Amino acid sequence: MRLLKQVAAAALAAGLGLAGNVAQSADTLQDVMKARGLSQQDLLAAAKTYVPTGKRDEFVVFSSGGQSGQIIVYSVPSMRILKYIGVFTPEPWQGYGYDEDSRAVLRQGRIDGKDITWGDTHHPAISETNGEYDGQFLFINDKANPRLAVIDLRDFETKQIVVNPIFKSEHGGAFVSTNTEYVLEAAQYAAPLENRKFYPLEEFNERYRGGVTYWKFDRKAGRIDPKASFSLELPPYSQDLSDFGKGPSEGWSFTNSFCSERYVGGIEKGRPPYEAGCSAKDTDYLHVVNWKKAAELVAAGKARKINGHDVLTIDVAVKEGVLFLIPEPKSPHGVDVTPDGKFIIVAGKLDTHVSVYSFEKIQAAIKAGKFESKDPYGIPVVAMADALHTQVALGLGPLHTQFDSKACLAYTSMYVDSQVAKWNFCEGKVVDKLSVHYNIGHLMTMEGDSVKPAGKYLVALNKLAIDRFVPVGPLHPQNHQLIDISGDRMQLLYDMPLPLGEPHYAVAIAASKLKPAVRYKVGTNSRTDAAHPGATRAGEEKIVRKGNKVEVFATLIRSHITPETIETEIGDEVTIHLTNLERAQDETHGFTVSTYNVHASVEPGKTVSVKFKADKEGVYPYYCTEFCSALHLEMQGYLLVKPKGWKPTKTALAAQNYTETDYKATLKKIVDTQAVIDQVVAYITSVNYKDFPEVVAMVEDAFDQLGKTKDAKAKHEAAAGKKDWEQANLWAEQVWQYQVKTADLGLRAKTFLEQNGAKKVK
Ligand code: CUK
Ligand code: CUA
Repeated sequence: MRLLKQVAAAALAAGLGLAGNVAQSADTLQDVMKARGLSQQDLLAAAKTYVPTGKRDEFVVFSSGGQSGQIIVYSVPSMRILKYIGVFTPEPWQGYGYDEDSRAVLRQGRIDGKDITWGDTHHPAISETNGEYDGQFLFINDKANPRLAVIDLRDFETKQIVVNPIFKSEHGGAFVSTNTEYVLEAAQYAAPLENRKFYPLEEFNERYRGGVTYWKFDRKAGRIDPKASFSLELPPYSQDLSDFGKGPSEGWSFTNSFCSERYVGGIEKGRPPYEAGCSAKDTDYLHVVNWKKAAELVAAGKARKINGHDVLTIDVAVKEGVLFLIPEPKSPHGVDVTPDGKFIIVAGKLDTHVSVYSFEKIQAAIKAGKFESKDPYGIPVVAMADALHTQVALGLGPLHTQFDSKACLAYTSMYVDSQVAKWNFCEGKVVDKLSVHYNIGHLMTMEGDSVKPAGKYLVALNKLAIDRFVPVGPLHPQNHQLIDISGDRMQLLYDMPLPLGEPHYAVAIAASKLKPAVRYKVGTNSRTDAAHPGATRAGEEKIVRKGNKVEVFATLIRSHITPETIETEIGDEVTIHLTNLERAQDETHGFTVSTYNVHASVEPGKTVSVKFKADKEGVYPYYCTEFCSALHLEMQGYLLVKPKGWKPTKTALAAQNYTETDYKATLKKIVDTQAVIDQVVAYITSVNYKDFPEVVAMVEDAFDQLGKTKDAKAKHEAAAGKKDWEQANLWAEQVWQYQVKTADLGLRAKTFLEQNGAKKVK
């Protein structure tokens, strides 16, 4: 009865317009400012970032989760976190790594036959069309284990993991070409390219190699095609960040390096450490690659197979004129191509300058065959002076550069200075500086990697937070700081702690460009996008046994799991296919079986399987793990694991002894609830609800639920005819359950209509 009262009360409140805010705060803005010690500047920052309830943010950010191996999605300017996307690391709440279909994705990331259940995500990249973010796919790399992942932005799920076939470590990825033909991944620490091949460190110069991999992306399939991908062998120079050319530099890519000294440390042998030997020279090398031509050479059969993968060797690359080097100042980190594609900006961690290279000058030197030397591997070196447009002194520890919507304006992070420098790369002068907290790594402007940066905001991804937040032990949260870049001077707006791994890079796209799906086509395997072989329609649920293999075809809909009992014998191999039959928005069900370490998140329309060996005799409840309706707790069942050869002694369940009076009371409840439903329906149909697609979907779903009462009604009436009050009452209760769900949806629709200005019709 309590629930009915709640439903009725809610209907009444909604009808009287009491659902909104009634109480008005007596505070004035001045009172709040005084009480909380806020300045005018604070209020301005608050007003620029506050997004009132019901309103949405303008940009969506995809941030690497660093050592937590996933992606964090948040929105700007409110900095509200929207989602985590499990990528290289299991993510239990998504069932990622706990259901068979997502485990199949994680298994693609196995190396040498072993599961690797963590990753170090660094650089996300959004797919591009003509150099602009198109919002279809997202890529991210794993620095710890050389891998790359593909995420589909229709459902924000990881679809593919590819393992780099020749690198033993990587860092400079993921970056996409202007039409996402290729996704680039550059090596980091040099090693022999052959897998499982040992060469001593004494043979570093001869046997160890770096490289760049160009992963071919098949947009139609939404997957990387490893067979059509290739790599370019590079000297053991510790390749680092990279970027693709665009506009005039289309067809080229740029990869910088550190430790071109090829120093090999060995503290234990009395040698100075890597840090000393790797920063001894004044310059390292920027690798300049004509990837379009490299791809043609590979297609023409000029590559060598290493570990079954096409590799264009240094010799061939030099001979065919696709690989060049340019000295760049000491231990550089970021390399970023300007939106117009004319310049390549390199920041040297140990140099106070950023160096702006001119693509036009580089090309002129290459065309004229004007090289200052060759490196030890015979690669022609363009003189720095012949390639530089300008150098600008910014400050200490410049790392990464991003671009404004206004021409020639760039922002560079300065790690040591803990500052962002705004500067003009055409004229070579500093415009503004802003302190950030603290030790900034990457920074990111809205759509800042595209040919059309959107300006407006910049996010500083700071390594240390120190005093910004309430301390939570020796390890502080990471600090993402939002900065307003719309004016001449930068303005710091907001500090957002991220309580996960160290986020390296992030990318932001206009929210309007994302077109995520509301539901899957019923029976879809979300990890393959194909129809799931375990898909099950309503009424076709079954348990199939073949030998010791038990296959369960189950469905989920508010608020029951069908079947509700799964009987097995000890030692059975159990696979449960789960299909969510819901059509309603956001109506996800979860599924777990106690102590069997499986979990699935089943969004509307999805089919997913869990699998385990019933290796322990006993009784194991299974249930829905998402609070999906008022009767969510009742969305349950039992897995029975019986001993071998067990025979039942008792065959009937305990009776409840319901009487005719109980049955009549339930019927009365049904009539009362129907009155509530009728009221709500009367309201909805009195307004222009058809103009609201969200409401139309809710109404359809409500009638779907109501439609199910017919069958249950026939059953309770038939049972009543036979004076089986037990069955009559229980089936009547089921009718009421469907009504409650109908009323719940109806009320949600009604509230939505009231809050979104529905108008009376006629
Ligand atoms: S890296 Cu971390 S701050 Cu992986 Cu791009 Cu520079
Ligand atoms: Cu379905 Cu809770």
